[in-house]
Amino acid sequence: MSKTIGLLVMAYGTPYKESDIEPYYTDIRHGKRPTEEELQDLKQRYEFIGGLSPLAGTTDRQAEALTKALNETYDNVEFKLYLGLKHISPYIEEAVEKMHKDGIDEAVTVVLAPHYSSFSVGSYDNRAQEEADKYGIKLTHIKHYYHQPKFIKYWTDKINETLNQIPEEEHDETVLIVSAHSLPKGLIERNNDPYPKELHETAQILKQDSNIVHVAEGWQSEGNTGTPWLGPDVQDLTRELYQEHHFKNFIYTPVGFVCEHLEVLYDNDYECKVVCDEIGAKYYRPEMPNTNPLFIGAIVDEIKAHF
Ligand code: FEC
Repeated sequence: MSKTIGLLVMAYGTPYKESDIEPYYTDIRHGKRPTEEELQDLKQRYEFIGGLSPLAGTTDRQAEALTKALNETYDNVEFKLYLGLKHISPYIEEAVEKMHKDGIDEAVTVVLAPHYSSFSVGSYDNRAQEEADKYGIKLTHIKHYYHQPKFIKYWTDKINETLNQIPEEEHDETVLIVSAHSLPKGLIERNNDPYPKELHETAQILKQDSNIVHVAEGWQSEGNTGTPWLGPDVQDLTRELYQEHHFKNFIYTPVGFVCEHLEVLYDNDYECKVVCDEIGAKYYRPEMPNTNPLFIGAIVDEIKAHF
């Protein structure tokens, strides 16, 4: 008989309807309500991408695809899916409580973000662990999977496919920008956090494994805290690279994210494209992993290495 194990898939969360935007934003800001101006700015960004983000639906499909793939991989274990979100219901704590009610005593946790920072993946894990400790549920945390061969293969295929759309004689005038969500610099440096190193390694492996010649690393979507965040910001980087090398084509791979959502559809597809238009360069942004079997397979392989 197979044992039932909880599979706690954790993700950022997004408003389900317009009236959710304010409480969601307040939650992101640790309970501090945004000013009317900040709220209107965020609402306008959501309007720009079609009203709401596709993130909720994609997170559900990714979680279901992962559960199915795991259940096809393991013979003696039945994974039961629980979805726990960071900033909107079902919150991480609600998911763990549900596991307890269902009689689950052991679970694997995974965050839909490929790189580890104690301020991103670590904070999801801590919330899950704290709640699980109340019920004595044993958790195995998957910390990252950016280095998994299938994850790298997904992105190298996409980079090569994009390069194929660019005339060969322009390949030397093409640059790849590999990015992740920025975080406050002081926090990262004080804690010797692995996050910047993991993005750097990802960029290096992509350069080595794909046909791209020029690669740059950048950070995006930084918040407004009045303190320095990890840089360079992808928009500034685009301008700098253009000034220095006159690149004609810019390929953006926001590898720190796993699907199309506000930070990709607005911060890359709108803000970075505006800069490309301004300097007369072409903007490319390959499709995000979503439920691609290579991406789902990369998480399965990481789980297999630990569980
Ligand atoms: O599509 C959507 O509706 C939601 C997309 C979304 C994702 C996402 C991922 C990450 N964030 C991370 C860190 C921060 C920090 C702050 C912050 C602020 C926001 C705001 C929105 C937002 N984030 Fe987010 N993030 C997404 C959306 N994020 C909206 C608020 C408005 C704004 O600043 O643009 C700053 C908090 C503060 O002000 O104190 C820090 C990190 C990730 C990637 C890892 C993960 O997915 O957890 C890190 C998706």
